[in-house]
Amino acid sequence: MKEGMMSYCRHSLLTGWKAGLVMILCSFLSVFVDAAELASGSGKAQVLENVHIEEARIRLPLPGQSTAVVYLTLLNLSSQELVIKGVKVEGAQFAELHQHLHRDGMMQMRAVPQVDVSAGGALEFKPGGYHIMAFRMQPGAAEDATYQVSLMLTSGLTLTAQATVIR
Ligand SMILES: [Cu+2]
Repeated sequence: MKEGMMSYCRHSLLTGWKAGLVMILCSFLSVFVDAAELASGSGKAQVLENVHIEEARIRLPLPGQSTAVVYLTLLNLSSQELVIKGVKVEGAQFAELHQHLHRDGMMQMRAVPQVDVSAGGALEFKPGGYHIMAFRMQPGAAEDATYQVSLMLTSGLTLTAQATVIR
């Protein structure tokens, strides 16, 4: 659809104010089409067609605590590397990407600024590995609720999934 419009724009042989008007109209249409394509999940978002989040799950805070942890599997079957640069968890004041490390026989965890998922690769956020920490969760959440998890990519796009509650 967009291509059709662009060729229409290219093929217009109008001159003077009419050409100017067509150009303005075309750029307006182009922006409109971009927005429509994003909204309908095609166009730019097509890059993410082969990206899937599976088994998104959240362990809610223990009584008296406010930190939750989220696990999920990200399948990147696209031809481009994905770089996750941030994360949001519904009901949490803020969330971080974390990694568990074994150091001097100790299990440590630390926040990491970004996580890369290679083209054609998969990354499991799981106990003892990468995970998502959600801080200051709103109390009183229902056990049967789901929580939206958003992964922000360096490309500007966001992946979302519904995490189910685990014990
Ligand atoms: Cu952690």
